[in-house]
Amino acid sequence: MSIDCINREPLDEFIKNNLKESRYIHSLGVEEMAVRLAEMHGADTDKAAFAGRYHDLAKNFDNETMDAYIRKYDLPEYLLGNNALAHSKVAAAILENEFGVDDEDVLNAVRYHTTARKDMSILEETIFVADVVEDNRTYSDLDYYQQLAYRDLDQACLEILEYTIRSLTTKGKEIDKDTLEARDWVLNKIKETENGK
Ligand code: DGI
Ligand code: FE
Ligand code: FE
Repeated sequence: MSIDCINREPLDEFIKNNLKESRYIHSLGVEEMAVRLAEMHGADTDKAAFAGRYHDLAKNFDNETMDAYIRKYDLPEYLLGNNALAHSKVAAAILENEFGVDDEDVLNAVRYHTTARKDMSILEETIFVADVVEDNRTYSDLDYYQQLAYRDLDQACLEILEYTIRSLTTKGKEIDKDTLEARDWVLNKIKETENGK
């Protein structure tokens, strides 16, 4: 079933009821940026809008609720108690099982929006980057990352991944295998594109 056929009303209710105000505004910002990037880089704009709006629908769950969903949908144990990594996997499971989304590309864009992964589709890269560069973000280099994202989606992915890896390393946090594989993959993709020029 195409995402055009999904009834968006209960989904919009869901995010209004489950997200803090600022997170709700962020979600609409990611939707807008995802459409902009999709137009520039050739992803499906309807899928980008959909994945952008709902990517963080599980972000504000308390630990108990998140863990219950992880168990309900048989997601891996390492996600228990780890909101940062769990919210994207749980959001994809909820979209699939409770709202009838069966578009694998949309589901993967939501599922991997935090860590990224190797072999990402253009839609997955679009959502991964839009999440970081949407207009409501407030960090000082926002303008640099937005211009980079408009110009070169792969390079934006690479620089965001390198920043994430550096920042998690500084904080002594474990880096997800998908994040490291995504960095190696996109670096290699950029090199191959350059060699092909
Ligand atoms: O949900 P958002 O705040 O919009 O953004 P996000 O889904 O990218 O989540 C960002 C958080 O995820 C941030 O606290 C860093 C964390 N994160 C990203 N990659 C990894 C990670 N945490 C761990 N432990 N390992 C990762 O590879
Ligand atoms: Fe997120
Ligand atoms: Fe987000």
